[in-house]
Amino acid sequence: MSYFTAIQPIQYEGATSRNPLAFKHYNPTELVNGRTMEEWLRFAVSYWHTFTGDGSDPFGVSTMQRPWNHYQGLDLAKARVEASFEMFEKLNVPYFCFHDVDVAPEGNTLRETYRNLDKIVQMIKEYMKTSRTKLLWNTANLFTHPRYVHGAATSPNAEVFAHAAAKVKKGLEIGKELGAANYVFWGGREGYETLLNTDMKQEVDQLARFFHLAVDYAKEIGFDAQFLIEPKPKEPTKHQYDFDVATGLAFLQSYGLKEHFKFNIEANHATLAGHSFEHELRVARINGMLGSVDANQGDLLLGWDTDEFPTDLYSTTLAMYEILLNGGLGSGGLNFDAKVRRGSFEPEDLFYAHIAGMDSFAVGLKVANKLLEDRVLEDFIAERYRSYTEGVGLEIMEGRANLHTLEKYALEQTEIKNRSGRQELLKATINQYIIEVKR
Ligand code: XLS
Ligand code: NI
Ligand code: NI
Repeated sequence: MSYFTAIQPIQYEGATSRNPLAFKHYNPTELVNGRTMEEWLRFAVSYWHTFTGDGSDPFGVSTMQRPWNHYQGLDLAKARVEASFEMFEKLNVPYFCFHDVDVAPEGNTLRETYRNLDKIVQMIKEYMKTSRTKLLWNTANLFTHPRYVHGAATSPNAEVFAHAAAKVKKGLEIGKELGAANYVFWGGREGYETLLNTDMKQEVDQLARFFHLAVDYAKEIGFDAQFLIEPKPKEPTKHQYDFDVATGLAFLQSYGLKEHFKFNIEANHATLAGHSFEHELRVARINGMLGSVDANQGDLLLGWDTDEFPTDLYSTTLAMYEILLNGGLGSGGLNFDAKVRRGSFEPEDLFYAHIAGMDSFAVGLKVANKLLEDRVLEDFIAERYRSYTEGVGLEIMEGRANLHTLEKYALEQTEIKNRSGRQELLKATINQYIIEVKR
């Protein structure tokens, strides 16, 4: 059974190709700084947007025309698995990601949900035996069902906590069964709506307890995937506890969890938090916490998580710059947590969208690598901070200065000279590199 009969396997045809169903820049086997593009980029398809999402939004019903739409229940789940592996192969992607409810329908009881999951997970496992596509990460959906109305791990209701814990236990078992490289926690409904009914200290303590239980259980069953927290500042709730990387880091440190986690950074979540994508990547990187990426982009004119496919080359360049400086993403990858627009409802749009995202990050990789090779920013930055490598600056950095010595120094100063930050020049230089690499 084929779901995408009109689509042939997508090939790399080079920058001058006009074939919409070909890669222009993503050439998986091409070497960039000692690794193949495939190894640097580690692309993943997200199951929820691509196979489960139907185009409905708070104002309108589904629009997506999908060749599996006529199925229901477990048959629908099975058809989606078949379609997904066909797509992974045609796109030649090394990874995919899913939430438990994306792959199998929730039953009326937890036992029934487990039974549905077991069937589908076995089917996925069979497909994985002959497919090259591996599981980048899985996660438990702890936000859709009405039981999570007040949160999951941070719910005031311990019965909800227990249910969420069971879903994570199952998720960890599934991750182990399918050889997931990472396991993600996104706190969809965590965070409060009003302090008037909230015990904040209690909620944050609960959340930490929840993570410790997951860490312990993964250890118990020998599941050695990297644990990832995915920060987000709002939507659906206010997400106070995992607002951004800095907030998440402070939480992990306070509760002795830092060594067990890294961050899964989503571009659109960064911009919702009032940060740039590269800011979040940088904060994670300099703290040794850059784990994986949800590669998408937001619409800056809309204040929500629009999860568009990434096409902004400036952004993919600065993202890949951070990833290269991080020495790659380790066990992480670039997961397209991205959906085709509601108006892009035909099945082939799924291919156009992934090709656009993959090519955009391939360009970003090539440009960032060239920028690093030529030390375009490095030399400028080193020079900008040179005053800390000698004299009073070196004394400050080595801890030999105190307020007395600094005051003495300042009193003897005659004139302080600052130098230009050269922002416009640097931006123009980056543009020049993007234009050159695209050719
Ligand atoms: C929602 C999140 C979600 C996570 C996985 O905004 O991005 O999709 O990636 O639960
Ligand atoms: Ni995400
Ligand atoms: Ni998101």
